[in-house]
Amino acid sequence: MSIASVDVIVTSPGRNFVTLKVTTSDGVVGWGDATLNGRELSVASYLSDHLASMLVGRDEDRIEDTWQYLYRGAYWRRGPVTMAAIAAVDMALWDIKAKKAGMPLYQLLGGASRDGVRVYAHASGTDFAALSNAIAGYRELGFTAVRVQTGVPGLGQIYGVSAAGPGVRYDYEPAKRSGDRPAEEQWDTRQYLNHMPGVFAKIREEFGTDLRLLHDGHHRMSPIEAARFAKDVEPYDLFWLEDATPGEDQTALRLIRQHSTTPLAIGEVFNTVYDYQTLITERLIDYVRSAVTHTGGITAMKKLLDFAAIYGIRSGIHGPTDISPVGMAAALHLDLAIHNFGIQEYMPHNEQTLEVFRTSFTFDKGFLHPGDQPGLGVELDEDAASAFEYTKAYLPVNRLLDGTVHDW
Ligand code: CS2
Ligand code: MG
Repeated sequence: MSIASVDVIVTSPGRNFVTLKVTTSDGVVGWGDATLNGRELSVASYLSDHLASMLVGRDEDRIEDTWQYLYRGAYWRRGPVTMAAIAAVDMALWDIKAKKAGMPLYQLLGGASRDGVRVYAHASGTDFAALSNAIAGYRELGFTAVRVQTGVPGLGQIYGVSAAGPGVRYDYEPAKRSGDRPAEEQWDTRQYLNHMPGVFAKIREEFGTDLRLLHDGHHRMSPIEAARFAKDVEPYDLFWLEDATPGEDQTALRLIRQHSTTPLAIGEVFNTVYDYQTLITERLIDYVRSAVTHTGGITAMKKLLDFAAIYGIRSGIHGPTDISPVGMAAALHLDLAIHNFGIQEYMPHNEQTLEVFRTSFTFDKGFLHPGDQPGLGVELDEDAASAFEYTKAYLPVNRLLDGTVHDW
């Protein structure tokens, strides 16, 4: 048996996705997610122009050897484009191996360690009324955990806040189809720092202490600002404060740890275990945020999460709508199998996306299950995919009030 063909499918059912299709000489098909929001075509080219030809003819069962061949063989190491391309190949090969074994992928990862995967939804609102409405709606749907993001008085559209108006499911898509230039947003950390603790106080007052609350700082605070924020929100018992400060400055987290016991989550913009080395060995974080799609696939994520487990650190795999249903399924199989599971992000994809990607994972009372189909349990409908042309879309650029470019 060998890899007979490797195809890259770019489709845009409401937002852009890049998917790898690997087919064996016996006709077994494996799927891999290669979506990198705002830089999709770079990964598509890395796969079709460089990897596809070197994969044809290889033994599809040699997953570890293929991973090492693509990682070390490229000479140039790490980076979001390379690791997303390797991730897609890795996911497809695991999908094939599990299909050939006739079992869902989690069975090859050690079997289920839990009955279901606790997930959190994205509740947001331009003001407290809209935010409260969203939280109530997700709680109605059975979610036991919500990420809360809200507008800051005096600022316009900011990260993480849907302008879709009251309702439960905000189709919040940060990448804007704004031609060749990213949209620009305005930011002021001081107004944010002064506003947010009161929002958490009101949420706790309205919804009690049981609901797990998460919040995403989205890289926008300096280390000392993040230390202050983490200390100020301690009374509201956050499940985690995410991306409190740019995580590539790993030792900056020491400062936050000195001031607060608010749990910290970092890593959605990371792409190898080396990005975490200090954060994990010094226990500067509590949750690993990487996506399977951006961190070299299932092979690499399993190693990363096993390394984190040694230090008492748990998973919090990234699962926004710019991770495709294939990447989401890969996360769910890992979530079900590993011991040090924390929580899984779940932004439901829109109807158009679910026409293209036929999924088998199920949601029940705040928990997801990957399903027991052989493989990952997601199939891409190529005819449906061909109806949605790629459309350039970029994540916003953030500027401080004086015009200085800032983290978005
Ligand atoms: C966010 C992401 O889900 C999250 O935690 O940080 O939605 C992020 O903004 C997007 O993945 C960027 O494409
Ligand atoms: Mg985030």
